[in-house]
Amino acid sequence: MKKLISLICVASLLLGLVGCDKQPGNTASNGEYQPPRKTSTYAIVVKDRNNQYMQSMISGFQAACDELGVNAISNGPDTPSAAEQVEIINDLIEKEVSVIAIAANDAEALSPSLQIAIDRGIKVVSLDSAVAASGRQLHIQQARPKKVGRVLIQAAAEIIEGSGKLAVLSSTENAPNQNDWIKWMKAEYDENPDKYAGIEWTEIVYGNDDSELSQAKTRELLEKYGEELKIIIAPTVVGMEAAAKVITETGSNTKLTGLGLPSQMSKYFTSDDGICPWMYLWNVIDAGYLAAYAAHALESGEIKGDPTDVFMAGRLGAKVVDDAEDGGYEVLLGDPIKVDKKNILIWESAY
Ligand code: RAM
Repeated sequence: MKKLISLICVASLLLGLVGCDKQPGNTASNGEYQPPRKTSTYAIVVKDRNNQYMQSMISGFQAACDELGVNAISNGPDTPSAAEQVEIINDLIEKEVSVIAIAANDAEALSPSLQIAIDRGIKVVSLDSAVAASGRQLHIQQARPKKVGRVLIQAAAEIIEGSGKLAVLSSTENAPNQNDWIKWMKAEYDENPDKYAGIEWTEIVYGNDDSELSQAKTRELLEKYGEELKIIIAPTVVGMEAAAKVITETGSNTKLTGLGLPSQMSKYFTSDDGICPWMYLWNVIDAGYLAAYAAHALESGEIKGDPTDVFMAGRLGAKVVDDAEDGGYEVLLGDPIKVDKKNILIWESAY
């Protein structure tokens, strides 16, 4: 069968037909491949531009756009503000971009503007942090929120051997992704009272993905609960780095886990009994890369964005559209990756 498909491809190429080469482009009359003209502009809008995580996501998005032969532009506020994201969306609608890929600072607040974008024919996908189902065509889900939330509190319990106080250092109060993960952490905690009997869930504090504020919030937690605070879970890379810094500076015995960037966290993974024995993340670059391919599949008509639709996502291979927890549709990147002392050196040079 494979042989037959290859033969058809070769024959088609010889006849100057398109469609069998993996790269989008054209075959000129002399048979030579010509890259497509860059007529489409794909925009990625991040939560905030000062976050290294967002910059890595942009780089993956741009790499995919280069492969697809489309223009890539990126934007985002200086701080994680939904109101500023709305202004950016409105500007992109004016500019008549082909695609908006957005990491939402608020699920609902962005929806009306994004609906206008969709009505004007712009393909809209969210990534990293989902916009409400009504304001997008697809969400690029880095890992199932249920898995992320459960695995974080399971890790915390294991690290502190089932006993002591726990606190959560999050990003902003309205962040769709962090709130989703915290919801599942809490569900895991509440559904398993025996397992977590020795652990007291104290409170959630918000550092707004601002390093200074996140450090201040960590200091407050350490002062308030003292040595009884056995662990902080930070489901944000900014929070992770800030908490690690403060715990190290103060010499506290409080442990840390969460979602951290290997490049920022590797210096805290120097010994087995270090402040952060292990944490989780996913391939941030791939999240951006997948968003561009998913949007391209929508734009080219390869998919409509319905469940079970399948498209080719470049080096990531075939990806399938699935139902999302929020009632919309999504494309899953993979599972949360456990990052520990052994493998952090592999990841730290990438992101
Ligand atoms: C922060 C951002 C982002 C989140 C990561 C883990 O940098 O809030 O949305 O996915 O952490």
